Amino acid sequence: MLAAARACGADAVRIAPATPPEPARARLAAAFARGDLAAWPYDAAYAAAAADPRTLLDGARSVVCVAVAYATPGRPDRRGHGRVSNYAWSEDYHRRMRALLGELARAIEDIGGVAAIACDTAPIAERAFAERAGLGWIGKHTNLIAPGLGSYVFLGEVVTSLELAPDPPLRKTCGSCARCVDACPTGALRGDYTIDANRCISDLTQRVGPIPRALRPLIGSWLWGCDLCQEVCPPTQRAPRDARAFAPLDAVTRAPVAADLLRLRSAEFKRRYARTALGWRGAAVLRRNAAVVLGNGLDRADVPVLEAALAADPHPLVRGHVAWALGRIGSPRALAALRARLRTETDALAVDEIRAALRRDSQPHPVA
Ligand code: B12
Ligand code: SF4
Ligand code: SF4
Repeated sequence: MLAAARACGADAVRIAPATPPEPARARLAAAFARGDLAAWPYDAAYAAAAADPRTLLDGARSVVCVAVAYATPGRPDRRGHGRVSNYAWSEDYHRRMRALLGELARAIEDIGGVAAIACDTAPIAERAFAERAGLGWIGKHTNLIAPGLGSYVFLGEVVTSLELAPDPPLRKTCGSCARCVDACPTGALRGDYTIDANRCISDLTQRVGPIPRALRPLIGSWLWGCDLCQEVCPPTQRAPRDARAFAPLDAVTRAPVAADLLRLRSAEFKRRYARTALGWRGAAVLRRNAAVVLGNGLDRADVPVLEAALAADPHPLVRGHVAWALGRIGSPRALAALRARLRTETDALAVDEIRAALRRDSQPHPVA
């Protein structure tokens, strides 16, 4: 199985038994009960399903857990450019992982097994099974860290009816290290191997509704996802960053100019991003995120593009976040644009954002 998985392109592969791991179910259920993932449709029933591979395949006996490294070199943060997470700047990993897992499933079927594949979207607790199979350990940033590969690994599984010899868990922990906890700008990581995902920039930049105002300043220049807790993680820093299959599509995908994104409409968005893991939420969510990045950039040169978006963006969600950005910048022209729009804006959410921006609720330095 190991040889077959490696031939398909896996960087590491281990086997877990398909019996539901009770501690993992309990951990998942506790996280959902605490409301750690309030933006997700997860509950105790989902925890039970995700901890039981028979949800994916009747008669499941083993889970073949696969890790694929995706780290490629980053770029220093540049003024005016938004940051995109390493996992999202390449060709969509779901396609590559599905192809790899599909090949592995066919190899299993060739020897008489039945197989179902999973990566990201299926109801299975991928980190829990990978941890149980000894593919790595779950760090305080809650990502699985694979020895020699670090945490920049995608996980995938082939659930099978074959009875395969399971591998033991690693029994490794982070010890006294807490670098990721200290590096997280929003305080999402508690330090006890759990996360309040409601505060996680990765979650905030991928959700569809408004981003809570109090958290917007903490997002900094992240346009999509966030890598800060992994960037400081010693085993991840020591791992190679040469996953050529996941190289950035181009310089614009890796670090787009935030002001350009604010003008991005659906057709151009599809042309640029349909092939990436950044394409699934649509153009308006990316424009909303660009507005937050511009608000955090505090650059008066961005006021004209924000002013145009406040007047003409078709989405109230975007206009609302643009209003916030203008309020943050707070220049006379920015405030004049807000006052002008308040006279014609009809959407309640956008009106509320404009009023808050004019009250200067989000000013970085309160004006005396
Ligand atoms: C929802 C989701 C998110 C949410 C919530 C993240 C979270 N930490 O739960 C958000 C949007 C925030 C997110 C962000 C990211 N995600 Co995500 N996400 C998922 C998804 C779809 C479900 C995860 C889930 O159920 N979470 C609920 C929590 C409670 O469960 P859990 O983290 O999976 O695992 C817990 C249990 O397993 C339990 N546990 C069980 N047994 C044991 C044993 C021990 C010893 C310990 C300590 C714990 C433990 O503790 C774990 C940690 O809390 C999975 C795919 C999947 N189906 O699993 C991808 C997945 C977890 N995401 C992934 C990635 C790459 C990311 C990002 C790095 C992307 C980015 N750069 O922005 C960030 C990382 C942020 C972070 N610090 O976690 C990868 C992780 C790969 C890895 N090496 O771990 C996955 C597995 C997708 C994939 N197939 O590769 N994600
Ligand atoms: S991804 Fe960013 S916001 Fe989320 S836990 Fe890690 S450092 Fe914090
Ligand atoms: S930074 Fe340190 S504490 Fe955080 S996951 Fe990495 S090794 Fe663990």
